[in-house]
Amino acid sequence: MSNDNKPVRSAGTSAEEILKWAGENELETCFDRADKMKPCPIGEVGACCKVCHMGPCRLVGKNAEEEITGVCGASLSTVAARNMLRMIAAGTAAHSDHSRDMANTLLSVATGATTDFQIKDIRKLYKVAGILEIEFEGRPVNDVAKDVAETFLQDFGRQNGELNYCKRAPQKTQDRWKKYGITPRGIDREVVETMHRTAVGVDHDPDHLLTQGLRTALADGWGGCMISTDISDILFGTPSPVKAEASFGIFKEDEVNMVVHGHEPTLAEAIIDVGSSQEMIDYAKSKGAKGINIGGMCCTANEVLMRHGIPTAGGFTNQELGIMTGLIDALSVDVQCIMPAITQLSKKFHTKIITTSPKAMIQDAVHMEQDEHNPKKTAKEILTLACDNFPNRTSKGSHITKKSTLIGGFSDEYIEYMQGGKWRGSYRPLNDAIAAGRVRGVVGLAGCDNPRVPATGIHKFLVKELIKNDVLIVSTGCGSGACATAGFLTPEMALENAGPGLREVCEAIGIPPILHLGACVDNSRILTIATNMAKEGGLSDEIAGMPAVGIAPEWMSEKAIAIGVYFAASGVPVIFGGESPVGASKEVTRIMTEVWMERYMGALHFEPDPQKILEMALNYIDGARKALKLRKYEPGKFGAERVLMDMAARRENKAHAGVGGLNDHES
Ligand code: MSK
Repeated sequence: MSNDNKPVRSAGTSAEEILKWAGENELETCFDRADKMKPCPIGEVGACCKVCHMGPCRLVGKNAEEEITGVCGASLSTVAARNMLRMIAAGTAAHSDHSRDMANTLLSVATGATTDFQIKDIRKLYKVAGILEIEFEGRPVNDVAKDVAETFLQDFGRQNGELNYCKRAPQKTQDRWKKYGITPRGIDREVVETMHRTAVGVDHDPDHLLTQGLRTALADGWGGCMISTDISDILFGTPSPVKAEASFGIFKEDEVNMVVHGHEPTLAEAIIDVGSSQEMIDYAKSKGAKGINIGGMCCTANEVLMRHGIPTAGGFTNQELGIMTGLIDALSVDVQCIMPAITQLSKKFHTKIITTSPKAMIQDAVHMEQDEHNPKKTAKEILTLACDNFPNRTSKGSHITKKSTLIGGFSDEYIEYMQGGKWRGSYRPLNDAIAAGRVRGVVGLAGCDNPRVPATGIHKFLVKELIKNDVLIVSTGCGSGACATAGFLTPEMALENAGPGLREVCEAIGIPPILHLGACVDNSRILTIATNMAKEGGLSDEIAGMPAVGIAPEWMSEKAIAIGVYFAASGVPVIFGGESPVGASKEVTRIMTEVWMERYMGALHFEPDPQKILEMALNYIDGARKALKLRKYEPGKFGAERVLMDMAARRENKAHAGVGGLNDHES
C-alpha cells in the first residue's frame, strides 16, 4: 500500500502528502482500491446487458456489431445505447430530485411552514417570476415565491407541453429541439419514459433511444439543474466574488472542525447560521476549543463557498484524505458523491460521520435526519455532537495544514455586471473580446475528480494550456475544487500563465482566468451564459456554433454524463476524459459524435489522452471562429473592441448597485 514510485494522483500537493502518509500508516484510500479493483472489461465499454434475468449477456465477438446479440436478440448497439440512456436517467434523477427538494423548501418558506429561512434575493425572485410569467409588481414577496415554487413543481409532473425554462434558450436552439423532437415535457416523465424504453423488449433502435437520452438530459439541464440553481439563489443569495481558502489547511488545530459534504445547501446554510451563534461558540469553548470552524467538501462546499466564503477541503477524492488529517470532529453528509468508505475509515480516527437525508443512510454512521420545517434544530444537534467530540481528538492523523486562496462566486448575473456595472452590464464586452481574438474562446471545465484517471494532474495540464492559449475557463463542481486546491483560482494565476489577450482582460477586470461558477447543478449557469452571449449578438445567434467547448477530464458520476449530454443537445461539443463507457459500439459512438454534430452542432466524445483533449478543444474553437467569420486567432494580435469596465470603475459603480456588487468577503 506504500505509494512509493507511484505517479502523482492529484492536482493538490497536500493531497499527495496525505496519500504518502496513508501509505506509511497502512490506510487504504479510493486510489488504492482503484489500483486493486480492475474494471470488468465488458462492462467498462458498455457491452454488458443486465436488463433481464436471461443474462447478464456479454456482447463480445469479432462479428459486425449488429450480429453480436444477447439471448433476446438485442444487438451490441442497442445494449450500448440502453446503457448510455440509463446513465443519463440516473444522473437526471439525482440532480432533479435535489431540485424538487429545493422547490419544496421554497414553498415551505413562502407559506410560513419553515421560518428558519427567508427569501434572501428578492431581485432574483422577481427575475425568475418574470421568466415564468408570474405577476410580481405590488404583491407580497411570499405570495410571489409560493407561485414560483408551485410553478416549478409542475415541471416535475407535467405530462405534455414543455418545461417552463425551455423558453429561456435562444429561439434557434428551441427550434432545433422541436425539429428533432427533443424538447423535454416533464422532468419525471422523461426519466420514467427512459427507464421504460430501456427495459427488455421495448425500444431497440440506437438512434431512437439516444434521441430520448437527449430529451431526458435537456430535462436535467434546463429543468432540474436550472431550477435548483435559481431557487438556491433566491433563498440563500446570488453569488458574487468572494475570497476563500482551499485544501486541508482549512482545518484548525484549536477549533471544532465541522465539515458539510454532499450537494444540498439547505442544512449547510442552517449549520453556518447556528455555528456562528454566541451560544454555540460558548458551547465549543466549554469543550476546550477556541471556536467553531466550518468547512466544506464536494458540492455542498461549492454551494456555501460561493455565498459565504466558507473554505473547501476540495472535491470527491479528498473526502477520505480529509478524515486522515485527524482534525475533523464531525462530517455531516446529505446526498450524492459520499463514499460509504468514510464510515469505516472514521472508526480509525475520532471523526463522527452524520447522515442527514431521509433518502441516504450509511451503515455505522450516526443518523440525524434533517427536520424539513426546522433545519436549525437539526443543525444545533449536529454542532453539539461535533463540539462534544472535540475532546476526543488525538494526535493521530497526517495533520497536513497547507492551503491556498481562491476567488469564487461568479454567477452569470455577476459576469454580466462586471461587464459594465449595474446600468450598463451586458455580454457585449466578452463577445467583442472573442470577436477581436483577445479571448480565443470559452471552455466549460466541469466534472468530478476520479481516482482511476492516471493523473499527473490532468486538470492542471488542461487549465494551464487552455489559459496559455487565451481560452477563458468557467468551472464547476469538483473540477473547481481541483483547481482551487492547486491554487489556480486567483487573479495572479492569469498574470503568470495566461496568454496576452486573456491576461489583459483578467487584469482589466481583476478576475482569475478561471471563473468558479459553483456546484455541479450550477452547470446551468453555463447554459445561461451561453444564452446571454447568443442573445447579445455578434457571435452565433444560438448556443450552437459558439467558440465554446465543454470538458470533463476526470468524470466518474452518472450526473456528469447527464450534464455532458445536455450540453451536446444544447449545441456544445463536449469532450470527456477516459475511455468511453459505451466504446464497444461504433454505431453509438458515431451517433453521439457525427449524427449529433449534424443535428445539434453538439457532440459527446471520450478521449483518454490529455494532449488530444486539448487539441480537440482548440480545433473546435478555431473551427467555430472560422465559421462565424471572426478574426483568425493569433496570440498577441487583436482587432478593435470595446474596453471592459475595470476594477476602479466597478467599485465606483458598486456604490449604486443593489445586487451584483463585490461580496463583503473580497479583500
Ligand atoms: S460532487 S458529481 S464528484 S463534480 Fe458534485 Fe464532484 Fe462529480 Fe460529485
